[in-house]
Amino acid sequence: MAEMNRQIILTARPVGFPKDSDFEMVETPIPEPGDGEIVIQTHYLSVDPYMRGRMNEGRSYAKGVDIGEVMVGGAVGAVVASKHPGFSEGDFANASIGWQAYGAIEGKAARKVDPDLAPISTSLGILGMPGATAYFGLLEVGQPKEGETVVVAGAAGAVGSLVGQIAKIKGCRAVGIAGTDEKVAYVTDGLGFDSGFNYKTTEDYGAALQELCPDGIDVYFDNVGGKISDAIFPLMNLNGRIPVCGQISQYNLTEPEMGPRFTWFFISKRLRMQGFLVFDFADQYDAAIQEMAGWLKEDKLRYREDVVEGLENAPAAFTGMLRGDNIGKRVVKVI
Ligand code: NAP
Ligand code: FER
Repeated sequence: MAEMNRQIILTARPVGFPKDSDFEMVETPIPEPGDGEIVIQTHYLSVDPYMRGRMNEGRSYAKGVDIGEVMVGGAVGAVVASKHPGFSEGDFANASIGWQAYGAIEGKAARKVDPDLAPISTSLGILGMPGATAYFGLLEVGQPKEGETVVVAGAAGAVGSLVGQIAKIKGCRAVGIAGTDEKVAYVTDGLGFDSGFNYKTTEDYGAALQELCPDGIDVYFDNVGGKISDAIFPLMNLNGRIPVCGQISQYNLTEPEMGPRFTWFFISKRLRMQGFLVFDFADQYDAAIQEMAGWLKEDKLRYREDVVEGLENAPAAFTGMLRGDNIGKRVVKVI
């Protein structure tokens, strides 16, 4: 029998944390490219926090995944068939083909990946969407100045690990918050953050932050929201900036969580809190990725990948990432 495609489809809308039974693996024929399309054989696929939102019903910046549809997401692999003049068989391409072994997509929606620049999996991490998120979120939205203090939670993850390192490149003090001692050691000893703490074993976040940020906080790169953000707002300096990148502490809640009402600090300290979507900067990705690739070559930036083997393990890889199992960018190796 001919080789088949394998796809992970969404079978139920998760309530709270997603479960294995919300997904199923199915076999379908390998697609053929239509005019202007390419077919990519997936080598690595990405699992990212935003996918939790795409499993819900209702409107967002993008349409949700319908029940019975292939889970969405970025992937990178080899072009195995092309009806687009920009791609030949054997090229590597990154595109949003979702959780499947082969995907057909318009060539204009794919990005060619240079395997000599860095391993192709980095196009899903440091040299891809999470890398651009850290770069633009910190530099454009956060506007860090030399000598300032930058705090980031989710510090050992795909975005946070880069935020602290870019802050260091710009001459800032970088403080990371993460969920295990190993992660805190990784960002301080391994990545050059100035300090950090484990929010799962620290009782008083405010006291820990006051000790680690003796000059207050100028930029809070908000990846997580919830109690960590609550502890940070009162410690922000005059004219502080808060790029709101993600709220992962809230993604699996079934009821909205109430927090203290801290808006007064935004008046007295003239704070600016601004949400952003990485896609807002899509026309500038190439320049950012080139600059990050340069920093990588000069060892000013380091990265770690957390590789889970097997397409069938994509749902568990995803939920494990939401729970904090990963250090660095979590990807699924398909072949
Ligand atoms: P990641 O940090 O590699 O992985 C997620 C991490 O979140 C986990 O490892 C876990 O680490 C942490 N976490 C989970 N629950 C938490 C909680 N209750 N409190 C604090 N930390 C928690 O993921 P990523 O891809 O880099 O994404 C990080 C954030 O950026 C997410 O909020 C995501 O939605 C956001 N994001 C936004 C954009 C945008 O365009 N705005 C783009 C990309 C990503 P611990 O062990 O430290 O808990
Ligand atoms: C993310 C979290 C949220 C993300 C995008 C969003 C690309 C956008 C959500 C919305 O518009 O509803 O990690 O990554």
